Amino acid sequence: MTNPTIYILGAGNIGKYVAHALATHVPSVPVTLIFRKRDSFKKFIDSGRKLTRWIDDKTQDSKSGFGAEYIGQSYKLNRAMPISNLIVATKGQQTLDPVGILAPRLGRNSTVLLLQNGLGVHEELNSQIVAFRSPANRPSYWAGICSAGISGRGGTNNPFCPFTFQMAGEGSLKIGPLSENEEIDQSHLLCQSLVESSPTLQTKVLDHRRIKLAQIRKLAMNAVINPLTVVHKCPNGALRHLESRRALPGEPVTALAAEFRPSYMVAEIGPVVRAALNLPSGDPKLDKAWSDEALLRDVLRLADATAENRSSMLQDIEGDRHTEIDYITGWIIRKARELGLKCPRGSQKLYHYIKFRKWQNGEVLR
Ligand code: KPL
Repeated sequence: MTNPTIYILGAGNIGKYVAHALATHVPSVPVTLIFRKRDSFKKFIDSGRKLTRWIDDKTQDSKSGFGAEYIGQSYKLNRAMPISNLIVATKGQQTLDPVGILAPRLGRNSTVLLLQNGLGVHEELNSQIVAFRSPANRPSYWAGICSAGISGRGGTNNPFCPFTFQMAGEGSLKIGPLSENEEIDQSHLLCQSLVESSPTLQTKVLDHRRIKLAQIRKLAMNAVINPLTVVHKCPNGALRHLESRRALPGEPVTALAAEFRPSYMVAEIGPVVRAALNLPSGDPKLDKAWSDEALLRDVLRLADATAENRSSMLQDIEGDRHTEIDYITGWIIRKARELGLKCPRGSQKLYHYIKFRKWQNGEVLR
């Protein structure tokens, strides 16, 4: 039986943004938010199951009528419906447990859209969730890359209202299947609903090869920007300064700034992503598009476009939460090892620093 509801796991900024866009453009499609924390679930119910987008300082656009489910302790699986369409808008490191809880409701006829930074999550789901070890029982996975900037925002009387957001920058949503063999069916409920929400989401449906390229490109950007902003404790925009002056704005030149700067990271990461892509040789256009120069240009452009932002990894460190390091820098290090390439030493040092909050020589992260 096909369930016509679109479920969204994770009510962070991306989850709220996509749910609000679906409610705006395809109001006939039911959307249910899935919560892992009882507190957030209760708050959402108590505040009228409503999501609010601030258009400008005076104008808000509220949408209500969302379903809500809680999957923490005392979750009753036997009363739950099978899930045909699931958007996962949690971070990579927060995906396995909740998807494991939902696994009995997911099967080969379900589509799971992983809308998150980094790579390696669907492989982890397939190896760690027993029911998904057999390809015959797995859902079909899609990847989503959202380049819009979204930030949280308080309500009129409540500065900490968690169900409001505002746009910090326009950007598209690229979606596409992770399996090579999957034909794109534009009339599939999830795909069609996201396409119909294009006036907000700027949805682009890509085939397997193109979504893979887009994912790896975004991963390369995040593998440079995110750990560097952590090590230098700076907003994204400071990276251009670091590149050209080998110092942060207003700071002296240091050995740390000279070593950990964008071009140094790109020189390590570039060979790994090119080898992982296995690009056909002798295509000058592709060689140019994936050269270190092109990657560095894109990194600095993205850092400029999100100049005021503190990267998600820096925010996680500042909030003392787990980071996405295993799915970003960890993926680069694993790939280099798998492909027999030279170890990306700078990335490895940053991986250790961010994962364990200290340098390999024992010096701790302050
Ligand atoms: O994806 C991001 C992140 O912080 O994770 C960027 C684009 C770098 C914006 O900060």
